[in-house]
Amino acid sequence: MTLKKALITGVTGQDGAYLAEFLLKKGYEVHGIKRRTSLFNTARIDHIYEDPHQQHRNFILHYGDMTDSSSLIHIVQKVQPDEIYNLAAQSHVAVSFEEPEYTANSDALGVLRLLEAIRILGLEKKTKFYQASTSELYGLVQEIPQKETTPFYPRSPYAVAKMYGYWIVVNYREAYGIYACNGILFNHESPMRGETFVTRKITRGMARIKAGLQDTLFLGNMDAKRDWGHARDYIEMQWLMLQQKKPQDFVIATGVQYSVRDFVKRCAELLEMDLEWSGNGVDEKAVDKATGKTIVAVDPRYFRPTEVETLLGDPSKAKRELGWEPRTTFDELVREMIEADYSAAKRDALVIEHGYKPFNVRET
Ligand code: NDP
Ligand code: GDR
Repeated sequence: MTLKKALITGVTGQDGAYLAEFLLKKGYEVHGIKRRTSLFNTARIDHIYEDPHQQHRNFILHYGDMTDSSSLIHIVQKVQPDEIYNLAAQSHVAVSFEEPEYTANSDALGVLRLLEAIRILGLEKKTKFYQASTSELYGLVQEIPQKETTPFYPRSPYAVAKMYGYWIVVNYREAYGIYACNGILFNHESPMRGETFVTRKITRGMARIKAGLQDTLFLGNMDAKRDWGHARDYIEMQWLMLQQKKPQDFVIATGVQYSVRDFVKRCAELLEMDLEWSGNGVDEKAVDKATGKTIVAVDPRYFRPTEVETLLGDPSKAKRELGWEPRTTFDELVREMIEADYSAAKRDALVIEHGYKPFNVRET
């Protein structure tokens, strides 16, 4: 029996790692694209890595880059995938202000390159395509909550690039009949979230403070509100979207919203840290009542030139048409992330206590 083949771009990222594991469990032959880096970048998928010397493998990695058409065409030609999940992106909103051109190249033109690979290779009728679209498209929100029909108003080079990605998917679906969908995913997190996104920065920072490895956590806009779900729940939806009769775009969200400050407060509670909050804007801070030390402070360097203040998704279409519902609550998500980071921080503290240097010591 031939296995279904999936190709995941961005397989080394948070979603890519969860999706690869999920598809392997479903019996797929999974191919992933990783880019060349000077250090190993496979930490999130090392547990499912298969030795390239063994004869039969269901998880196969290929070198490639979203900015390099030739690599993408060669890989798609070799793999002949039934499904492509395009998760690769320069995904950090703040960084997109520093690297706007690269962000457009990988996040906008990268989508076009993959869709063109499908066309050049004549795979329009065979290969289904999932695009990692984003709630950042709503930016300066025009409607609360946001759903599939809410107008877009992107507020960063990242969001503008993703807007091109969104529309080129719609256009190639209509023009060439490719089964291509946009998942408009709201923020989703996990213990595998990159350390510089706000949730992970908070759970890691607070855990390290609790373990005595760091003094203060510096953050930007604490009033920002997000609809945070768990990545594990959201990747299932990415797969479901490609299993339907006809391709459609879906909002994936929890329908519940919290501020960055709420997230910090919940972490402090879980770590049994009693904080006193004062000030607002750049003066806002939280002090540990027991020690008088400043635990959280604002550093304006983390403010963005244009901010997305509030996002709240309406996932009713996904619930109605795909029977999908998020399983993990906000509280469960924060708890899982804090537990993972506190356990890592305690391990690092132990390593230091015994005179060694832990691997990942940088503050974010
Ligand atoms: P991550 O930042 O964790 O992962 C991004 C992945 O893309 C990594 O594997 C990265 O490789 C890879 N990548 C970046 N640039 C290139 C490139 N030029 N060529 C090839 N690969 C590249 O993101 P997430 O897993 O959180 O998100 C997955 C996708 O979903 C992204 O497109 C993101 O924009 C989008 N999204 C994410 C949301 C979220 O809340 N997580 C919400 C909505 C959309 P490396 O490991 O080497 O850095
Ligand atoms: P976001 O996620 O921009 O929504 O994009 P991020 O976690 O970076 O920011 C969320 C909100 O928190 C505020 N914030 C800070 N953010 C960071 N990174 N660091 C800080 O110190 C800090 N302090 C406050 C931000 O200003 C913002 O308002 C994520 C990415 O995964 C995108 O790829 C994805 O498309 C969207 O989610 C949906």
